[in-house]
Amino acid sequence: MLKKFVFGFTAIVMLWLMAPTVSANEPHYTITTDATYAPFTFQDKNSQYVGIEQDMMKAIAKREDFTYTMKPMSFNSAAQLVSNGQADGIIAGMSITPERRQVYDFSTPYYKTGVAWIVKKDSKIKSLEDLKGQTVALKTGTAASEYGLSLQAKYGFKVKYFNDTDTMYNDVAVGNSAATFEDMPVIQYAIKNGMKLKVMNPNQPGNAGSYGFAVEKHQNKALLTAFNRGFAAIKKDGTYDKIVAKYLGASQATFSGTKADNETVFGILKSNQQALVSGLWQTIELTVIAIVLASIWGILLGVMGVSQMAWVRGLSTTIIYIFRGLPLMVLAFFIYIGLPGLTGVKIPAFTAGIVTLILNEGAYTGAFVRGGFEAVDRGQMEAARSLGLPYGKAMRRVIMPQGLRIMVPSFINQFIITLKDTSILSAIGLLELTQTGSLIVARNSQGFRVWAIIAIVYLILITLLTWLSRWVENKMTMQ
Ligand code: ASN
Repeated sequence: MLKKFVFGFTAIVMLWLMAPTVSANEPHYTITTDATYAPFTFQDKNSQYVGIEQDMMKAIAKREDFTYTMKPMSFNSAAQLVSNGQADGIIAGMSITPERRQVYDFSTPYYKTGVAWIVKKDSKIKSLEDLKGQTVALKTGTAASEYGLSLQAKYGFKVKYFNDTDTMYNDVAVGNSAATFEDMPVIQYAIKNGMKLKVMNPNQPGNAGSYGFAVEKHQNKALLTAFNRGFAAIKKDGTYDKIVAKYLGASQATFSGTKADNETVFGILKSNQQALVSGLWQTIELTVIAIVLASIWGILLGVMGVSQMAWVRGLSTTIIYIFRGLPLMVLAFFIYIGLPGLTGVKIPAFTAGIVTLILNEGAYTGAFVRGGFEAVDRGQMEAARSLGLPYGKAMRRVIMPQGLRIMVPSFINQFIITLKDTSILSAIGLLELTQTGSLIVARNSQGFRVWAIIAIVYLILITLLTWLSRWVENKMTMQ
């Protein structure tokens, strides 16, 4: 019965993971974006991706008859996905620079930018000289961070890196870092929306330039042409100006909701209900699938680890060694960004996330399963064999039931770790609970309240998971 269930479940999950997500006649593209880059791309209070770029893209796709899946993530991952062919294009407040032109083909520029240097609103810092010995926050892989770095030797500051603009701003706002570098239109929008920072060079942006939509160099010519044609049209008929006015005109403050929506826990819960529920659901899905599949894989590794054949034991030890040794985030990046660059096969983020969890959690499970089997008294195996049971049967009938019982607490522990580890997958753009939290903070700057809500939701989930596991444990030991 259990076997059938496990097989059935595995088959369904495999089919689901492999199922193609789109089927349409019009060209369909995957486009990446920086999820926390207001006013260009951000989530509104209904969890929709909005902003100048998102509205532009919608208008252009409609005119040019193509469809697309928008993948919001950190700028650094978004850019890498395009440069290695995992995604078709990127629209993410991406400055057109000579270095990037080596790797990407850019569209017509669509917005003017330049780099601002920024300190806390009431900071005593007056000039770049004052940054000597201080820490400056930068965002990984951005043109603004390159600009900041180019000043480092001259002004003698230390740097630290963040993956998203909002966390970087907050680090300065709470006084951990003394300053940061970010694009002028982005910081000006944040300040207008209440971020307690100030720009030190409002009239002299560094490295003035423009944003462009980009595709991998020499690839996706049709998409780039369609973008340029569509952009020229929306510029000409006034749509572009309307979009810019929508976000930068007088009514823009409404995008982050009212004061009441943001300043009480209840208000935050209410105005972000939809985003929180879908983030929670994604976390639950990842956890349940990963727990089942990693347990199966781990038990297999454990059984291999006590095999009579030395090479099978060796194989199990090696797999456990590799996947237990790799940090989860490195493994996720390797599977999601690294492998497709090599094989040319795109992997959906969800699948990459599940595979990462199976390999990592499965390795830990394999190690304790092997240990559990080894812990069963040797005499048990000898007794079973002397009664005439072959090795396989003795293993299944005598050793496994006893061993698995010893392992129950380790399984429960591993389930909880798996649940917590799903949060690391936010790095590859999965919209689970943690990433949902980042996006909400990016919109309302209520770090304390939002992270408290997210932490409590995790604790509730962990409590439920522990109860469920204990209940199963009781059922098992009563048998
Ligand atoms: N403005 C950044 C750059 O051009 C991109 C970003 O942070 N979204 O590097």
